[in-house]
Amino acid sequence: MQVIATAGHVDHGKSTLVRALTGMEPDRWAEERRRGLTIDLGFAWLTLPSGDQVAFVDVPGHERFVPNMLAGVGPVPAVLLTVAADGGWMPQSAEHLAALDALGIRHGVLAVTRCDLADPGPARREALARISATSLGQVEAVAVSAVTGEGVPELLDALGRLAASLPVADPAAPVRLWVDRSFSIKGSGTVVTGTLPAGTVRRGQELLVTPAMEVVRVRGIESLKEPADQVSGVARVALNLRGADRGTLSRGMALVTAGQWTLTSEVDVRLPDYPAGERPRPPRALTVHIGSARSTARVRMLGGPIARLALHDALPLHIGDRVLLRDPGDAGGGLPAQARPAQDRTAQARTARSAWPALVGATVLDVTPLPLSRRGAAASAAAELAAWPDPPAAADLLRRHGLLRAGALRAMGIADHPAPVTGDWLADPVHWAALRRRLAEAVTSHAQHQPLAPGLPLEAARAALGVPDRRIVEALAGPPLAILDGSIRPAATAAARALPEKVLAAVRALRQDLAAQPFLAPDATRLRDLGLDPRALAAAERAGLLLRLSEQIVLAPGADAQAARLLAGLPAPFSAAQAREVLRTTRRVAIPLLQYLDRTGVTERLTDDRRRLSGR
Ligand SMILES: Nc1nc2c(ncn2[C@@H]2O[C@H](COP(=O)(O)OP(=O)(O)O)[C@@H](O)[C@H]2O)c(=O)[nH]1
Ligand SMILES: [Mg+2]
Repeated sequence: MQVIATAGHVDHGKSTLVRALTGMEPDRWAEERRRGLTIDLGFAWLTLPSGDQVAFVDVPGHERFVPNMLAGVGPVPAVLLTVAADGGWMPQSAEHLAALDALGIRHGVLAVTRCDLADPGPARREALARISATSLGQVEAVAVSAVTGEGVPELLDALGRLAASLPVADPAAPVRLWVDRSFSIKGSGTVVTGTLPAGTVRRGQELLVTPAMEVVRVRGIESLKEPADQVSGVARVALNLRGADRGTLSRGMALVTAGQWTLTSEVDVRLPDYPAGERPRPPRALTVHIGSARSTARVRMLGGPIARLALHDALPLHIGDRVLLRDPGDAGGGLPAQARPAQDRTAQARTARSAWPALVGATVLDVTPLPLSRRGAAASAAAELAAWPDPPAAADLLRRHGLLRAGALRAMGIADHPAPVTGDWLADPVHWAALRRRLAEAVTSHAQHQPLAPGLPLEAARAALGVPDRRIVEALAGPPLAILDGSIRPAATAAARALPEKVLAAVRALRQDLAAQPFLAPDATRLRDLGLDPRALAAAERAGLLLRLSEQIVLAPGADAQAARLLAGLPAPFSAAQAREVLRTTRRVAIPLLQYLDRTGVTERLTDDRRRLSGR
């Protein structure tokens, strides 16, 4: 199924055309039929020769009902624009087109209606010229008369081509059904209807109703008056709901899948770009439209094309959503400047630089923006957001937020993300490195101030870093840090605490021996007497208590640096014998020590078996 909204000036034949195409009456209210005026949204549908079903959302053209028009067009991917052959381009033609452009709608057909009353040529030419300058670009145009039936078959063909050209909606996408009608049926309770743009609704499924996020269960589904077990977007759907209180559901609320949307009343958005210095100042308050919802919003320009919107009503949003900003106090009744009467235009020209457009589209960049408390925070946020790609990726959000849960990112509408650092936590690599550094500093400073404490307690570390989850601290406390008994300390200290007391005592005795003669490694007998087998030596090495040159030859840590200092005093190159002498040790130790120094890049072995310090 495809859903197509009508658009165009009042009395340009939208409802009549829908009636002619579908044989159904889109004006639902007695008052609408009596006055011959569409006030609210109407719904009708037909099956194309191709077998495709097309549902129409017929909107009112009158300027007083623009909010209703926007509620109908909001969730719909394609439009049937009308302009009357005898009426020509009119203010609401322009206003509706500006709305479609602001919403970023890219697919449509132009019907030049009432072609039995006038030559459709001029109206068609002007309409196509204006449409081509918007997100709709090039569209097909068909001249029709609902009275003579002329052009109706051609229009059906054009609608078939339009339906076939529309992108296929993802049936696995998260559900966000904007409610456009709600009523109760005796005996079966509450029913809501809406245009499902993507995703699948199933009978028995639970959904949340925004903004209260109350759980409702889908008791029954109808699409175009036919019952269904499940319906995938794009579709018109009517859902019979269990759990919804009578009368609590209304237009502008949305039914959403749990965990897949961020309910937010603060968003950062990108507005259309202007040359530097020519950006008009927004009014203090604007009306934000998305789907069938609208909310007033305070606007704060952060810099360049970036603004922060504080919404009066929380909305379920994704990054990348298009929202429409409408100036409710606009003197032209919401008209774009070029569509206003002449005397109005003169007034406009005087204030051209400060004239904010009546309708403007914005792209949501962040649905959980950070507070702007620091001096200069707004400008730097604007600079960062202005440089984001469209649509932004997980890496962009992580750079801004540092740490995010994968679930939170999904609720922002971003499914792809890098591997978590722990649990479902994702981190920006630069932020992660900084946290590691800060944790190491906190552990060191804690050890200096409280030398007798067993280490920095995890919770204290969490608070010091200002991170939201202790598991993040645990993931940060890798080498050279380690966690022992709920406290963080340098890994060496932690490993030392883990050594058996017997081994610790033996190592202490050994270090005593080495204090006087740092390069006379204890021999096998001494090691055996102290009970230090290769396993114990390895553990002591891991704890940073010993420097191990080979399996059985150990010195105190730092002996290598001390040796390098002594060797630097020898004329270069020097022999192993000279080294042994200056280090006051035996060949048994000197050779593995020199080899260790070779390995670690301190010394360099020449072809004649002599050495010199590297870099000399
Ligand atoms: N002669 C003629 N009149 C039409 C045609 N289409 C609509 N009308 C008339 O134009 C008026 C406005 O039509 P309507 O469908 O209500 O316009 P809407 O406000 O755009 O929905 C009605 O009186 C219709 O009967 C047409 O093709 N030919
Ligand atoms: Mg109408």
